[in-house]
Amino acid sequence: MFITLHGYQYSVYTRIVRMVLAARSIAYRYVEIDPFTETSDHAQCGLHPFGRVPVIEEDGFVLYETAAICRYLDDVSGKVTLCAKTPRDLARMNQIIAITDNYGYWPMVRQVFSQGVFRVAEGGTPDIAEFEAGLATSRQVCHALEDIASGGEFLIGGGLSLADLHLGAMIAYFTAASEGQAMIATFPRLAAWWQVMRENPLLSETDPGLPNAPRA
Ligand SMILES: N[C@@H](CCC(=O)N[C@@H](CS)C(=O)NCC(=O)O)C(=O)O
Repeated sequence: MFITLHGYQYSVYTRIVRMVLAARSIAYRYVEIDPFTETSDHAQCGLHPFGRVPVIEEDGFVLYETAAICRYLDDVSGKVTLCAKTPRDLARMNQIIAITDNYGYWPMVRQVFSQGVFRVAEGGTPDIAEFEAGLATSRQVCHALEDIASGGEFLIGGGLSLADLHLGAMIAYFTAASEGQAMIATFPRLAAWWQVMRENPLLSETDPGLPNAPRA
């Protein structure tokens, strides 16, 4: 199997796929594409009808949507290791990934991180209203996750799963804002999980850093 990953260096979703590729020791070729400036080209070249990243390609098989990509990579790289084992744990794993995608990504990453950290690093002015709105919604998301997190070092009992990697990449960005870090600390189960997860080498090895502000 030889995989090509089309991604964007600062994309949280690309980072999730990179974490799974590293966790499963899968060699791959990486193609950088910035979906925020090249959306039409990206969509036109037929890889992603919605002009987003990541996308993987393997011998003509093209796959987009991060959760589907991660499940596929875990499935094709030998014995499945990153999926929960029992039907209930598997359901929880999928639930956490879906909560992360549908309710967490926008406020935590696109509002709190993008406005409060990324834009500042680029030398831009954050939109405070967006940032504050993101924080308020993120609290709701944390409440929901706190209710279902295991309270141990992994979100689902039984070991590291795709849920840890999916949410972990988002929380890494969210906690890059001091307000995000302070919020996570107020949720005991999430805080206990994050204290362990943030030290996971899969996170540090895929950390894209921040852009440098242009010199005045
Ligand atoms: N549901 C998609 C979301 C992918 C996504 O939103 N990727 C972002 C980068 S992290 C993107 O390409 N955004 C471009 C845009 O919003 O135009 C997935 O799971 O892969």
